Amino acid sequence: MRPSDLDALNRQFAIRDRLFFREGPGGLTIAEIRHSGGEATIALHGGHVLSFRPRHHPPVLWLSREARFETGSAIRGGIPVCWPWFADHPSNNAMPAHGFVRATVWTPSASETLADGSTHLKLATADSEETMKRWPHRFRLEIAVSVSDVLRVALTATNTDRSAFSCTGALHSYFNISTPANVRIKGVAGVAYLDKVDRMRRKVQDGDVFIDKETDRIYLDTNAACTIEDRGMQRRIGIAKTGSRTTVIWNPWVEKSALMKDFGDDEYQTMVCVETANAGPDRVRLAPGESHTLEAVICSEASDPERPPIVFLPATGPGDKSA
Ligand code: TA6
Repeated sequence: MRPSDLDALNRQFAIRDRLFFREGPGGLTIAEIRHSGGEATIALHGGHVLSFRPRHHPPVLWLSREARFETGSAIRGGIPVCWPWFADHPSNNAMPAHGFVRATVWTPSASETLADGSTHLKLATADSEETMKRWPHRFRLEIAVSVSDVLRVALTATNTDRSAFSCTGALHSYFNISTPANVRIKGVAGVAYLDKVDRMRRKVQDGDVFIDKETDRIYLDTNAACTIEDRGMQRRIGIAKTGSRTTVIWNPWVEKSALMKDFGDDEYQTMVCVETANAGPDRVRLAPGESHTLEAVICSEASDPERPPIVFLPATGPGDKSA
């Protein structure tokens, strides 16, 4: 982005001491968001939350040291926006996995300090001649990011076409962990899931999730919050959600890590994805003019054995229409 464009962006959306835009890696435009309780960065590219760090806590989101910051490809880490389909295209494997909106540049649409004191930025994208070739529907997508000691990310999809469409999608969140052996993921005990590592066999989760091999599971029909308990970092990461019927848990482990160019061979040891989604049979159908909001609410707290675990009471999202 030219300096004059960056100046114009800051004149329109910057908030003194709280929000400003700068040039980031690969020349991408980045929004720096500050709050006394924490800070975050967002790339206009893909409407992509790159980092979130509550004050006095280690970074919550993971970003690969091999991540590529270039138009046309997705950034490995943070919170990629997967839409209008999750994982492979349902009928055309020439299409990019996880849809196309994470590889296009989004535009800031609003910024403000909210009543609760959090710093808030909205970015938007919509259909174009290019997208119509990939997906023949008119749409508007908006991502609303609010930063305090908690990170709220709300993705609102609106059908601006004259006929209904259905879609799947996800906030494909990557989280920092000390090492898999120190981690357990709570929140999906007893939930049915499709196991992508075992020919999509349908299974039921027995207790907490432990990561000790390649793990790629689509938990179905669940609106439950999850917690990543990390003994190594002595902390819990809470991931609550609204407007989402699916939770995906992924770690590529050794072989898959080695196959990804934008993923260090050993980096499977420092991350896990707990994704806020609507995927598989959990599709979202929108009539003309209808909207749906998918929201993730992410926080981190010291896991003091004396303190009760995180209890989430997620507020309903703006115009939330649960799937
Ligand atoms: O959410 C898990 C998953 O669908 C995995 O199967 C793996 O493909 C991962 O997403 C990453 O996909 P990407 O296209 O970002 O490399």
